[in-house]
Amino acid sequence: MKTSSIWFAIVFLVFTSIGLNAAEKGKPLVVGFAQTGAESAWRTANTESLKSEAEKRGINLKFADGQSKQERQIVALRSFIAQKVDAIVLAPIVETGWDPVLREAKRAHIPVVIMDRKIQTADESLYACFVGSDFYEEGRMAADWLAKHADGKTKIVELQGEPGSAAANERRKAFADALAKHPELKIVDSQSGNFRRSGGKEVMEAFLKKHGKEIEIVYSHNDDMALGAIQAIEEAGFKPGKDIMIVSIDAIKEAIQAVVDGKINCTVECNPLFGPKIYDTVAKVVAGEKVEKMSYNKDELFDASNAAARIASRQY
Ligand code: GYE
Repeated sequence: MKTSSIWFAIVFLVFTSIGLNAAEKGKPLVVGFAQTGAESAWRTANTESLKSEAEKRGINLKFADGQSKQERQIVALRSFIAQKVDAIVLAPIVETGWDPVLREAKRAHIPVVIMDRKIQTADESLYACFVGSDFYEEGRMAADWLAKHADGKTKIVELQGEPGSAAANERRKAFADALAKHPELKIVDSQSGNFRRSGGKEVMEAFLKKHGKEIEIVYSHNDDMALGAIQAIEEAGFKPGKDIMIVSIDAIKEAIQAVVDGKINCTVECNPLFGPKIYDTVAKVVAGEKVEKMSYNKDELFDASNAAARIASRQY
């Protein structure tokens, strides 16, 4: 081939590929997914949903486990940018501190979909959109349920999730805001168990040592910590669900079983199975289509009135 034809071929190829996204080029979409870690059963189900749905759709998923550290997630994002992925999905451990790395992604023209937990940013254009649950609404639902069913019990201890995370911040604020309308209900102590079962158990042991019989209600920001707290309560000789009421969030299958067994009184759903919704959104964003900036999943509530009927169909 003459040199001029080779040059023509090169120029033609370069020009035809500009402006085309991966799907149009017929190549699989490459998505970098920065997960928080593996702190809870919710998280495991969420990771599994994103991995299996990527496989179904032939998406090349680059998965990074943040091991509960923001620094690790930032390193993962930088590596996705260096690899020129088509899009990034970020489940941010904490709310703040993302702007510099998001600016790098923006400069590289890589769209970022924030998943599960929200971020606080000075510049909303740094991410394409958010997909997840409404944590404030979950906290409100938990408090409203409690206000109706507390049956004379009033003293609450709170097990908080990961400090600085949107899930802990909003569930805490919503619960406190709702309790303001019910002055008889009082939070006597509040501490983080980091969304972990072991954390819930340790904090509950400390609460029981400090407050003993005074504790009448546990409000836990997730089911794993509630299940850990149940162990501590039983080891201290009390009956979870009776001597001490338990209100929690996530509605993992094990917690719904605990509702059936009478050990958890109520768990508000936070559905982690949104792989399909995430990739629908990613595909639109990569194609340059307009998406909703904030998109919330619909969550429901489980207590003694519906847990038994629903447990068999529970997927996580
Ligand atoms: O409730 C908890 C997990 O961000 C909604 O993180 C998520 C929370 C979920 O570890 O179990």
